[in-house]
Amino acid sequence: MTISANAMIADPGHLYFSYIRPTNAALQSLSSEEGLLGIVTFRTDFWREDDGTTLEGILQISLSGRGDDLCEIWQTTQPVVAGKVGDITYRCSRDFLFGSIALTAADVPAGNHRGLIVPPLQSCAELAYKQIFSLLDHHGYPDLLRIWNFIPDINGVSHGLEHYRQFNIGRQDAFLACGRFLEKQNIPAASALGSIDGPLVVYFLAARHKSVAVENPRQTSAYHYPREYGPSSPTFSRAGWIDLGQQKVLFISGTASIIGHQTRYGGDVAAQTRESMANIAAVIAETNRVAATTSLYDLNDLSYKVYLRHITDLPIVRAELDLLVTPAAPVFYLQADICRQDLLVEIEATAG
Ligand code: 3EB
Repeated sequence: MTISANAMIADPGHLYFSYIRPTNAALQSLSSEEGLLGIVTFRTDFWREDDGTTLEGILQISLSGRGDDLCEIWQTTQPVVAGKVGDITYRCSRDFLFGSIALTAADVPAGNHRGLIVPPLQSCAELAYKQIFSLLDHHGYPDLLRIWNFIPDINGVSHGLEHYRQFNIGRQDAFLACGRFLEKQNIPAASALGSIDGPLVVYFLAARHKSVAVENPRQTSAYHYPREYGPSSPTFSRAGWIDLGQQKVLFISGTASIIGHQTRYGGDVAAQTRESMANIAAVIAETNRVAATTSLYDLNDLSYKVYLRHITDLPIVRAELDLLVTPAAPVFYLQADICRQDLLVEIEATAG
């Protein structure tokens, strides 16, 4: 008897994430666990074994190192194998694939379009996303659940255009070229932050089974932002939700103080925090509405990652979150630049 695809869908693996202190002992024991999909650290000092070698499977993001000394862990209940294709390093189980890619100007050909130089970062974004879509299509993980983008000097300008806007052109071109833009359900939940330096780094989680994209009624869909925010709109959804049978996982994108398409409360980090949380609450309400399940989410069910432009704002932001979320909810603070100059905070959230 053959196992049908439907039988597999009836019993998908589960997905777990945690934020832990990256001690050698903790990482060593994790790396030997069967279901490890990925470890992400956010410091410039690489974790190394005592003999000086790096532990395989750890992705290093170059942030300032200010903020919580935690790393992000993704695990599944299924056996995992590791692989590498093109510039992507990945680990995958039957139902999930976690991967990352890092590209610099040296990895892309000098391009030009109608006589104009294509900024290398734009080419990096396009190449990174094209490689990701090709991997997912060929290996049978069609659903890009969640993606994190770390853009070097995100607010810097070169070739007459801000780096985040260059990135958005390349990203959208890849979605268009790979036929992933027509169906809005194909657009993943995402975060986009600035790294200090180094390559464009993108890491992602994909699944064999379909997730459901969710938008926020208080916000213009990012893929419909008008041209005042750049030649190409950002390609991400406000949230994605996947039903794994016993488990339902909700990924809320990086969320900021934006109503419609406009920034609110420029310069006021406390008000921006409250507005970001109001947006997250609205995304949760929308998820509960479209999912129409009995297991409804609320703000206290989530784990949070908070990116602060100025780490000195941490006590102010923490005080606001303490008023809105149970102290039992994990909150992980990092310093990173945000994609709009006037944004001081971006908050992402996950429930598993
Ligand atoms: C926003 O709502 C804030 O470009 O992938 C948040 C999450 C933001 C993801 C992205 C950007 C992105 O526009 C910024």
